[in-house]
Amino acid sequence: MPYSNDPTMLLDGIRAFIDPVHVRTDPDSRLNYGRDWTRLYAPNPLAVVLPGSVDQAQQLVRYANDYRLALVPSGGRTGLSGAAVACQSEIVVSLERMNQIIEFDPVDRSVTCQAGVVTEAVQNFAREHDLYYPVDFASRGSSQIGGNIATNAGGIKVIRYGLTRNWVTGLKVITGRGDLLELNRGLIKNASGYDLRHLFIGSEGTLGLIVEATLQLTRPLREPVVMVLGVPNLDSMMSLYHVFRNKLELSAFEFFSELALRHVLNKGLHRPFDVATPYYVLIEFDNPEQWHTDTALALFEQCAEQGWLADGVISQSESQAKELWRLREDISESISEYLPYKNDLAVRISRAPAFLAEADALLTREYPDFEVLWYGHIGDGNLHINILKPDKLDPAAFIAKCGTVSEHLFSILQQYGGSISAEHGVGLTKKPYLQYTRDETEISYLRAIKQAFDPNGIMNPGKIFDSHNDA
Ligand code: S2G
Ligand code: ZN
Repeated sequence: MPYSNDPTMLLDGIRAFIDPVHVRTDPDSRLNYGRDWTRLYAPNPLAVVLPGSVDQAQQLVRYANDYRLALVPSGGRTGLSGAAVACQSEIVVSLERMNQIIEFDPVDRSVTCQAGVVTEAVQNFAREHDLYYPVDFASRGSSQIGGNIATNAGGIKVIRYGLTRNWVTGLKVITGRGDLLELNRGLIKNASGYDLRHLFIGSEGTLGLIVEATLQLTRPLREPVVMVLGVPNLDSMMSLYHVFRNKLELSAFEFFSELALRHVLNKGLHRPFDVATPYYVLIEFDNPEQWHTDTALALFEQCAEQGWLADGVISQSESQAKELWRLREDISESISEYLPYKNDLAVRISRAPAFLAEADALLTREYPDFEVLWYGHIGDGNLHINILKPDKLDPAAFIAKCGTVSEHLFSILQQYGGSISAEHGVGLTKKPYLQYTRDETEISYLRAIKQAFDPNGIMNPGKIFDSHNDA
Protein backbone atom coordinates (compact mmCIF):
# COMPACT_ATOMS: atom_id res chain seq x y z
CA MET A 1 0.00 0.00 0.00
CA PRO A 2 1.46 3.38 -1.01
CA TYR A 3 1.59 5.79 1.90
CA SER A 4 1.71 9.51 2.35
CA ASN A 5 0.21 11.95 4.80
CA ASP A 6 1.21 14.95 2.71
CA PRO A 7 -2.15 16.65 1.92
CA THR A 8 -0.85 18.36 -1.22
CA MET A 9 0.51 15.12 -2.64
CA LEU A 10 -2.72 13.30 -1.75
CA LEU A 11 -4.92 15.94 -3.38
CA ASP A 12 -2.66 16.18 -6.44
CA GLY A 13 -3.20 12.47 -6.85
CA ILE A 14 -6.96 13.12 -7.02
CA ARG A 15 -6.46 16.02 -9.43
CA ALA A 16 -4.91 13.49 -11.79
CA PHE A 17 -8.38 12.00 -12.46
CA ILE A 18 -10.82 14.70 -11.36
CA ASP A 19 -10.60 18.20 -12.85
CA PRO A 20 -8.67 20.33 -10.29
CA VAL A 21 -11.49 22.89 -10.26
CA HIS A 22 -13.60 20.18 -8.64
CA VAL A 23 -11.05 19.49 -5.90
CA ARG A 24 -11.71 22.38 -3.55
CA THR A 25 -9.81 23.46 -0.45
CA ASP A 26 -11.11 27.03 -0.10
CA PRO A 27 -12.50 27.91 3.36
CA ASP A 28 -16.05 28.57 2.14
CA SER A 29 -16.31 25.19 0.42
CA ARG A 30 -14.81 23.38 3.40
CA LEU A 31 -17.27 25.12 5.74
CA ASN A 32 -20.42 24.69 3.66
CA TYR A 33 -19.74 21.13 2.47
CA GLY A 34 -18.38 20.01 5.83
CA ARG A 35 -21.65 20.31 7.71
CA ASP A 36 -25.34 19.43 7.55
CA TRP A 37 -28.22 21.18 9.37
CA THR A 38 -26.77 20.36 12.78
CA ARG A 39 -24.62 23.09 14.26
CA LEU A 40 -22.91 20.99 16.93
CA TYR A 41 -19.64 20.17 15.14
CA ALA A 42 -16.90 22.42 13.70
CA PRO A 43 -16.59 21.47 10.00
CA ASN A 44 -12.97 20.64 9.13
CA PRO A 45 -12.64 18.55 5.97
CA LEU A 46 -9.27 18.28 4.17
CA ALA A 47 -11.02 19.05 0.86
CA VAL A 48 -14.28 18.85 -1.05
CA VAL A 49 -14.21 16.67 -4.19
CA LEU A 50 -17.03 16.71 -6.74
CA PRO A 51 -16.82 13.73 -9.13
CA GLY A 52 -18.67 14.21 -12.43
CA SER A 53 -19.23 10.57 -13.29
CA VAL A 54 -19.58 7.09 -11.84
CA ASP A 55 -16.11 6.29 -13.18
CA GLN A 56 -14.54 9.26 -11.38
CA ALA A 57 -16.38 8.36 -8.18
CA GLN A 58 -15.11 4.78 -8.42
CA GLN A 59 -11.53 5.93 -9.01
CA LEU A 60 -11.85 8.17 -5.94
CA VAL A 61 -13.02 5.33 -3.69
CA ARG A 62 -10.17 3.11 -4.93
CA TYR A 63 -7.66 5.91 -4.40
CA ALA A 64 -9.04 6.46 -0.88
CA ASN A 65 -8.48 2.76 -0.14
CA ASP A 66 -4.91 2.97 -1.41
CA TYR A 67 -4.11 5.92 0.86
CA ARG A 68 -6.60 5.15 3.69
CA LEU A 69 -8.39 8.45 3.10
CA ALA A 70 -11.70 8.94 4.94
CA LEU A 71 -14.58 9.87 2.60
CA VAL A 72 -17.78 11.61 3.74
CA PRO A 73 -20.56 11.36 1.11
CA SER A 74 -22.47 14.61 0.70
CA GLY A 75 -25.87 15.30 -0.86
CA GLY A 76 -28.09 18.24 0.07
CA ARG A 77 -26.68 18.25 3.62
CA THR A 78 -30.15 18.71 5.11
CA GLY A 79 -29.50 15.94 7.65
CA LEU A 80 -30.19 16.44 11.34
CA SER A 81 -27.91 13.86 12.93
CA GLY A 82 -24.43 14.90 11.75
CA ALA A 83 -24.08 12.00 9.29
CA ALA A 84 -22.79 14.37 6.56
CA VAL A 85 -20.48 16.30 8.90
CA ALA A 86 -16.73 16.22 8.12
CA CYS A 87 -14.74 17.45 11.12
CA GLN A 88 -11.72 15.10 11.11
CA SER A 89 -9.84 16.11 7.90
CA GLU A 90 -11.93 13.74 5.80
CA ILE A 91 -12.56 14.28 2.11
CA VAL A 92 -16.14 15.34 1.42
CA VAL A 93 -17.47 13.65 -1.75
CA SER A 94 -20.24 15.81 -3.11
CA LEU A 95 -22.59 14.16 -5.64
CA GLU A 96 -24.11 17.48 -6.70
CA ARG A 97 -22.50 17.40 -10.19
CA MET A 98 -24.09 13.98 -10.82
CA ASN A 99 -27.57 15.47 -11.07
CA GLN A 100 -29.15 14.10 -14.23
CA ILE A 101 -32.40 12.23 -14.70
CA ILE A 102 -31.20 9.39 -16.92
CA GLU A 103 -34.23 7.38 -17.95
CA PHE A 104 -38.02 7.27 -17.60
CA ASP A 105 -40.17 4.26 -18.44
CA PRO A 106 -43.92 4.92 -18.56
CA VAL A 107 -44.71 1.20 -18.58
CA ASP A 108 -42.60 0.51 -15.49
CA ARG A 109 -43.64 3.92 -14.14
CA SER A 110 -40.02 4.30 -13.07
CA VAL A 111 -37.41 7.01 -13.27
CA THR A 112 -33.64 6.44 -13.07
CA CYS A 113 -31.60 9.36 -11.82
CA GLN A 114 -28.16 10.20 -10.54
CA ALA A 115 -27.74 10.61 -6.78
CA GLY A 116 -27.32 14.38 -6.92
CA VAL A 117 -30.79 15.08 -8.28
CA VAL A 118 -32.79 17.28 -5.87
CA THR A 119 -35.87 15.56 -4.41
CA GLU A 120 -38.25 18.23 -5.68
CA ALA A 121 -36.87 17.79 -9.23
CA VAL A 122 -37.97 14.14 -9.14
CA GLN A 123 -41.37 15.15 -7.74
CA ASN A 124 -41.78 17.73 -10.54
CA PHE A 125 -40.59 15.29 -13.21
CA ALA A 126 -43.18 12.75 -12.02
CA ARG A 127 -45.92 15.39 -12.04
CA GLU A 128 -45.01 16.37 -15.61
CA HIS A 129 -45.65 12.73 -16.58
CA ASP A 130 -48.99 12.59 -14.64
CA LEU A 131 -47.36 10.49 -11.95
CA TYR A 132 -46.29 11.06 -8.35
CA TYR A 133 -43.14 10.44 -6.32
CA PRO A 134 -44.73 10.20 -2.85
CA VAL A 135 -41.78 10.67 -0.49
CA ASP A 136 -42.22 14.24 0.71
CA PHE A 137 -40.88 16.55 3.45
CA ALA A 138 -40.11 20.20 4.11
CA SER A 139 -36.48 20.05 2.83
CA ARG A 140 -37.59 18.73 -0.63
CA GLY A 141 -36.09 21.79 -2.36
CA SER A 142 -32.52 21.17 -1.19
CA SER A 143 -32.23 17.50 -0.23
CA GLN A 144 -30.88 15.09 -2.86
CA ILE A 145 -32.10 11.63 -3.82
CA GLY A 146 -28.80 10.01 -2.82
CA GLY A 147 -29.03 11.48 0.66
CA ASN A 148 -32.73 10.59 0.96
CA ILE A 149 -31.79 6.97 0.19
CA ALA A 150 -28.78 6.97 2.52
CA THR A 151 -31.05 8.04 5.38
CA ASN A 152 -34.20 6.20 4.24
CA ALA A 153 -36.01 9.53 4.45
CA GLY A 154 -39.64 9.38 5.64
CA GLY A 155 -41.55 12.65 5.87
CA ILE A 156 -45.24 13.47 5.81
CA LYS A 157 -46.89 10.78 3.62
CA VAL A 158 -45.50 7.65 5.25
CA ILE A 159 -48.84 6.32 6.55
CA ARG A 160 -50.04 5.83 2.98
CA TYR A 161 -46.85 5.52 0.92
CA GLY A 162 -44.17 4.27 3.29
CA LEU A 163 -40.58 5.50 3.32
CA THR A 164 -37.90 5.96 0.65
CA ARG A 165 -37.10 2.25 1.00
CA ASN A 166 -40.47 1.37 -0.48
CA TRP A 167 -39.79 3.30 -3.71
CA VAL A 168 -36.24 2.29 -4.64
CA THR A 169 -36.33 -0.53 -7.21
CA GLY A 170 -32.72 -0.23 -8.29
CA LEU A 171 -29.46 1.14 -6.93
CA LYS A 172 -26.05 1.65 -8.48
CA VAL A 173 -23.46 1.86 -5.72
CA ILE A 174 -19.70 1.93 -5.30
CA THR A 175 -18.88 -0.15 -2.27
CA GLY A 176 -16.24 0.90 0.24
CA ARG A 177 -13.99 -1.69 -1.47
CA GLY A 178 -14.32 0.28 -4.74
CA ASP A 179 -16.57 -2.27 -6.50
CA LEU A 180 -19.44 -1.07 -8.68
CA LEU A 181 -22.68 -2.97 -7.94
CA GLU A 182 -25.97 -2.68 -9.83
CA LEU A 183 -28.56 -3.78 -7.28
CA ASN A 184 -31.97 -5.15 -8.27
CA ARG A 185 -31.99 -3.20 -11.58
CA GLY A 186 -35.58 -1.93 -11.30
CA LEU A 187 -37.21 -5.32 -10.79
CA ILE A 188 -40.43 -5.54 -8.78
CA LYS A 189 -39.69 -9.14 -7.87
CA ASN A 190 -36.23 -10.67 -7.48
CA ALA A 191 -35.84 -13.71 -5.24
CA SER A 192 -32.17 -14.32 -6.05
CA GLY A 193 -30.69 -14.10 -2.55
CA TYR A 194 -29.99 -11.28 -0.08
CA ASP A 195 -31.32 -7.93 -1.28
CA LEU A 196 -28.18 -5.81 -0.89
CA ARG A 197 -30.11 -2.71 -2.02
CA HIS A 198 -31.76 -2.63 1.39
CA LEU A 199 -28.44 -2.55 3.19
CA PHE A 200 -27.47 0.65 1.40
CA ILE A 201 -30.85 2.27 2.05
CA GLY A 202 -30.39 3.86 5.48
CA SER A 203 -26.61 3.16 5.60
CA GLU A 204 -25.76 6.86 6.05
CA GLY A 205 -22.80 6.64 3.65
CA THR A 206 -20.98 4.03 5.76
CA LEU A 207 -21.03 1.15 3.24
CA GLY A 208 -20.22 3.00 0.01
CA LEU A 209 -21.38 5.72 -2.38
CA ILE A 210 -24.90 5.69 -3.85
CA VAL A 211 -24.42 7.03 -7.39
CA GLU A 212 -27.70 6.20 -9.20
CA ALA A 213 -31.21 5.10 -8.26
CA THR A 214 -34.24 3.74 -10.02
CA LEU A 215 -37.38 5.02 -8.32
CA GLN A 216 -40.93 3.76 -8.62
CA LEU A 217 -43.63 6.35 -9.31
CA THR A 218 -47.36 6.06 -8.69
CA ARG A 219 -50.76 7.57 -9.41
CA PRO A 220 -51.06 11.13 -8.05
CA LEU A 221 -53.30 12.15 -5.16
CA ARG A 222 -56.55 13.57 -6.54
CA GLU A 223 -57.54 16.98 -5.13
CA PRO A 224 -56.16 16.27 -1.66
CA VAL A 225 -58.17 17.83 1.15
CA VAL A 226 -56.55 18.97 4.39
CA MET A 227 -58.20 19.33 7.80
CA VAL A 228 -56.65 20.88 10.89
CA LEU A 229 -58.42 19.97 14.13
CA GLY A 230 -57.93 21.40 17.63
CA VAL A 231 -57.47 18.51 20.06
CA PRO A 232 -57.64 18.62 23.89
CA ASN A 233 -55.32 15.70 24.67
CA LEU A 234 -53.31 12.77 23.30
CA ASP A 235 -55.96 10.12 23.85
CA SER A 236 -58.45 12.18 21.83
CA MET A 237 -55.81 12.43 19.09
CA MET A 238 -55.57 8.66 18.79
CA SER A 239 -59.38 8.26 18.95
CA LEU A 240 -59.63 10.71 16.02
CA TYR A 241 -57.00 8.72 14.14
CA HIS A 242 -58.89 5.47 14.68
CA VAL A 243 -62.20 6.97 13.47
CA PHE A 244 -60.84 8.81 10.41
CA ARG A 245 -58.54 6.07 9.13
CA ASN A 246 -61.38 3.53 9.31
CA LYS A 247 -63.50 5.55 6.90
CA LEU A 248 -61.01 7.43 4.70
CA GLU A 249 -57.72 6.53 3.05
CA LEU A 250 -55.51 9.08 4.77
CA SER A 251 -52.26 10.25 3.18
CA ALA A 252 -51.13 12.16 6.28
CA PHE A 253 -51.92 12.29 10.00
CA GLU A 254 -49.58 14.80 11.65
CA PHE A 255 -49.68 16.55 15.01
CA PHE A 256 -48.15 19.61 16.67
CA SER A 257 -48.49 21.34 20.02
CA GLU A 258 -49.80 24.86 20.72
CA LEU A 259 -46.23 25.92 21.54
CA ALA A 260 -45.06 24.74 18.13
CA LEU A 261 -47.94 26.56 16.45
CA ARG A 262 -47.06 29.82 18.24
CA HIS A 263 -43.57 29.78 16.73
CA VAL A 264 -45.01 29.35 13.24
CA LEU A 265 -47.55 32.13 13.87
CA ASN A 266 -44.65 34.39 14.88
CA LYS A 267 -43.46 34.03 11.28
CA GLY A 268 -46.66 35.54 9.90
CA LEU A 269 -49.05 32.63 9.41
CA HIS A 270 -52.61 32.74 10.78
CA ARG A 271 -54.33 30.58 13.37
CA PRO A 272 -56.45 27.87 11.68
CA PHE A 273 -59.39 28.87 13.93
CA ASP A 274 -59.93 31.13 16.95
CA VAL A 275 -59.77 28.67 19.81
CA ALA A 276 -56.32 27.59 21.04
CA THR A 277 -55.99 23.93 22.06
CA PRO A 278 -53.08 21.93 23.56
CA TYR A 279 -52.59 19.96 20.35
CA TYR A 280 -53.50 20.13 16.66
CA VAL A 281 -53.91 17.34 14.16
CA LEU A 282 -53.42 17.76 10.42
CA ILE A 283 -55.22 15.17 8.30
CA GLU A 284 -54.93 14.80 4.52
CA PHE A 285 -56.98 12.52 2.27
CA ASP A 286 -57.83 12.04 -1.42
CA ASN A 287 -61.02 13.68 -2.52
CA PRO A 288 -61.93 12.04 -5.84
CA GLU A 289 -65.65 12.28 -5.04
CA GLN A 290 -67.80 14.54 -2.87
CA TRP A 291 -68.69 11.68 -0.52
CA HIS A 292 -65.11 11.72 0.79
CA THR A 293 -65.52 15.27 2.04
CA ASP A 294 -69.06 14.56 3.24
CA THR A 295 -67.71 11.62 5.21
CA ALA A 296 -64.94 13.75 6.71
CA LEU A 297 -67.46 16.38 7.83
CA ALA A 298 -69.72 13.71 9.34
CA LEU A 299 -66.75 12.26 11.21
CA PHE A 300 -65.87 15.76 12.39
CA GLU A 301 -69.34 16.11 13.96
CA GLN A 302 -69.13 12.61 15.47
CA CYS A 303 -65.75 13.38 17.07
CA ALA A 304 -66.92 16.77 18.31
CA GLU A 305 -69.84 15.09 20.08
CA GLN A 306 -67.32 12.80 21.78
CA GLY A 307 -65.30 15.81 22.94
CA TRP A 308 -62.26 14.64 20.94
CA LEU A 309 -61.93 17.95 19.15
CA ALA A 310 -62.77 21.55 20.01
CA ASP A 311 -62.76 23.12 16.56
CA GLY A 312 -61.47 22.51 13.08
CA VAL A 313 -61.09 23.74 9.52
CA ILE A 314 -61.23 21.93 6.16
CA SER A 315 -59.49 23.22 3.04
CA GLN A 316 -61.73 24.60 0.29
CA SER A 317 -58.96 24.94 -2.29
CA GLU A 318 -55.49 23.69 -3.14
CA SER A 319 -53.98 26.98 -1.99
CA GLN A 320 -55.76 26.75 1.37
CA ALA A 321 -54.56 23.15 1.74
CA LYS A 322 -51.00 24.36 1.17
CA GLU A 323 -51.49 27.15 3.71
CA LEU A 324 -52.68 24.65 6.32
CA TRP A 325 -49.70 22.40 5.57
CA ARG A 326 -47.38 25.33 6.33
CA LEU A 327 -48.62 25.32 9.95
CA ARG A 328 -46.93 21.92 10.26
CA GLU A 329 -44.09 22.08 7.77
CA ASP A 330 -42.77 25.48 8.80
CA ILE A 331 -42.23 24.48 12.43
CA SER A 332 -38.67 23.26 11.97
CA GLU A 333 -37.48 26.41 10.20
CA SER A 334 -39.38 28.71 12.59
CA ILE A 335 -37.40 27.38 15.58
CA SER A 336 -33.96 26.91 13.98
CA GLU A 337 -32.72 30.20 15.48
CA TYR A 338 -33.03 28.61 18.96
CA LEU A 339 -30.50 25.86 18.07
CA PRO A 340 -33.03 23.24 19.17
CA TYR A 341 -31.89 19.97 20.69
CA LYS A 342 -33.80 17.41 18.64
CA ASN A 343 -35.21 14.02 19.51
CA ASP A 344 -36.72 12.04 16.63
CA LEU A 345 -38.38 9.03 18.27
CA ALA A 346 -40.39 6.10 16.94
CA VAL A 347 -42.82 3.96 18.89
CA ARG A 348 -45.55 1.59 17.75
CA ILE A 349 -48.66 3.69 17.10
CA SER A 350 -50.60 1.76 19.75
CA ARG A 351 -48.05 2.78 22.36
CA ALA A 352 -47.71 6.43 21.34
CA PRO A 353 -50.17 7.98 23.85
CA ALA A 354 -48.75 6.13 26.88
CA PHE A 355 -45.18 6.86 25.84
CA LEU A 356 -45.96 10.48 25.05
CA ALA A 357 -47.58 10.97 28.47
CA GLU A 358 -44.63 9.40 30.31
CA ALA A 359 -42.07 11.27 28.23
CA ASP A 360 -43.93 14.58 28.65
CA ALA A 361 -43.95 14.12 32.45
CA LEU A 362 -40.18 13.44 32.39
CA LEU A 363 -39.41 16.46 30.20
CA THR A 364 -41.65 18.75 32.27
CA ARG A 365 -39.83 17.61 35.42
CA GLU A 366 -36.33 17.70 33.94
CA TYR A 367 -36.73 20.79 31.77
CA PRO A 368 -38.70 23.19 34.03
CA ASP A 369 -37.07 26.21 32.36
CA PHE A 370 -36.83 24.96 28.79
CA GLU A 371 -39.41 25.36 26.05
CA VAL A 372 -40.26 21.85 24.75
CA LEU A 373 -42.07 21.54 21.42
CA TRP A 374 -43.85 18.34 20.34
CA TYR A 375 -44.74 17.67 16.74
CA GLY A 376 -44.37 14.94 14.12
CA HIS A 377 -45.86 12.11 12.20
CA ILE A 378 -48.03 10.64 14.96
CA GLY A 379 -49.84 8.52 12.36
CA ASP A 380 -46.73 6.35 11.95
CA GLY A 381 -45.54 6.64 15.55
CA ASN A 382 -42.79 9.21 14.82
CA LEU A 383 -42.51 11.97 17.44
CA HIS A 384 -40.25 15.00 17.11
CA ILE A 385 -39.31 16.66 20.39
CA ASN A 386 -37.43 19.94 20.09
CA ILE A 387 -35.99 21.57 23.21
CA LEU A 388 -35.24 25.26 22.61
CA LYS A 389 -32.06 26.68 24.07
CA PRO A 390 -32.84 29.49 26.53
CA ASP A 391 -31.26 32.72 25.38
CA LYS A 392 -28.85 33.09 28.26
CA LEU A 393 -27.80 29.47 28.60
CA ASP A 394 -24.37 28.55 27.26
CA PRO A 395 -24.76 26.16 24.26
CA ALA A 396 -22.38 23.58 25.76
CA ALA A 397 -24.25 23.56 29.09
CA PHE A 398 -27.56 23.27 27.23
CA ILE A 399 -26.38 20.31 25.14
CA ALA A 400 -24.92 18.61 28.23
CA LYS A 401 -28.23 18.98 30.09
CA CYS A 402 -30.23 17.70 27.11
CA GLY A 403 -27.84 14.77 26.68
CA THR A 404 -28.40 13.76 30.31
CA VAL A 405 -32.15 13.97 29.95
CA SER A 406 -31.92 12.00 26.70
CA GLU A 407 -30.53 9.07 28.70
CA HIS A 408 -33.69 9.08 30.87
CA LEU A 409 -35.91 9.57 27.82
CA PHE A 410 -34.29 6.68 25.95
CA SER A 411 -34.64 4.43 29.00
CA ILE A 412 -38.38 5.02 28.89
CA LEU A 413 -38.33 4.57 25.12
CA GLN A 414 -36.54 1.24 25.49
CA GLN A 415 -39.37 -0.02 27.72
CA TYR A 416 -41.76 0.73 24.85
CA GLY A 417 -39.54 -1.01 22.28
CA GLY A 418 -39.05 2.27 20.47
CA SER A 419 -36.19 3.69 18.37
CA ILE A 420 -33.88 6.56 19.25
CA SER A 421 -34.07 7.59 15.60
CA ALA A 422 -37.24 7.30 13.53
CA GLU A 423 -36.15 9.03 10.31
CA HIS A 424 -33.21 11.42 10.91
CA GLY A 425 -30.63 8.66 11.29
CA VAL A 426 -27.94 8.07 13.93
CA GLY A 427 -24.97 9.95 12.40
CA LEU A 428 -23.02 11.51 15.27
CA THR A 429 -25.76 13.00 17.44
CA LYS A 430 -27.47 9.71 18.33
CA LYS A 431 -24.39 7.47 18.19
CA PRO A 432 -23.84 7.56 22.00
CA TYR A 433 -27.37 6.19 22.47
CA LEU A 434 -27.44 3.42 19.83
CA GLN A 435 -27.49 0.70 22.51
CA TYR A 436 -30.94 1.86 23.65
CA THR A 437 -32.30 0.55 20.36
CA ARG A 438 -29.74 -2.05 19.16
CA ASP A 439 -28.18 -4.55 21.58
CA GLU A 440 -24.48 -5.48 21.43
CA THR A 441 -25.15 -8.69 19.52
CA GLU A 442 -27.05 -6.81 16.83
CA ILE A 443 -24.38 -4.10 16.69
CA SER A 444 -21.77 -6.82 16.14
CA TYR A 445 -23.70 -7.85 13.02
CA LEU A 446 -23.82 -4.22 11.84
CA ARG A 447 -20.02 -4.14 12.24
CA ALA A 448 -19.66 -7.40 10.29
CA ILE A 449 -21.67 -5.90 7.41
CA LYS A 450 -19.54 -2.74 7.54
CA GLN A 451 -16.40 -4.93 7.42
CA ALA A 452 -17.68 -6.76 4.35
CA PHE A 453 -18.41 -3.62 2.37
CA ASP A 454 -15.73 -1.26 3.71
CA PRO A 455 -12.82 -3.34 5.11
CA ASN A 456 -10.48 -0.33 5.29
CA GLY A 457 -13.04 1.80 7.14
CA ILE A 458 -12.81 4.70 4.69
CA MET A 459 -16.56 5.28 4.28
CA ASN A 460 -17.92 7.93 6.65
CA PRO A 461 -15.87 6.61 9.58
CA GLY A 462 -17.23 7.25 13.08
CA LYS A 463 -20.87 7.58 11.98
CA ILE A 464 -23.56 5.35 13.52
CA PHE A 465 -20.88 3.39 15.46
CA ASP A 466 -17.08 3.16 15.69
CA SER A 467 -15.43 0.46 13.57
CA HIS A 468 -12.11 -0.99 14.68
CA ASN A 469 -10.59 -0.17 11.25
CA ASP A 470 -11.88 3.39 10.79
CA ALA A 471 -9.51 5.36 8.49
C1 S2G B 1 -40.28 17.26 10.51
C2 S2G B 1 -37.98 18.07 10.22
C3 S2G B 1 -36.79 18.24 11.04
C4 S2G B 1 -37.07 18.58 12.49
O1 S2G B 1 -40.65 18.44 10.56
O2 S2G B 1 -41.01 16.29 10.27
O3 S2G B 1 -38.45 15.71 10.32
O4 S2G B 1 -37.03 17.70 13.37
C5 S2G B 1 -38.83 16.99 10.79
O5 S2G B 1 -37.33 19.74 12.79
ZN1 ZN C 1 -40.17 14.42 10.48
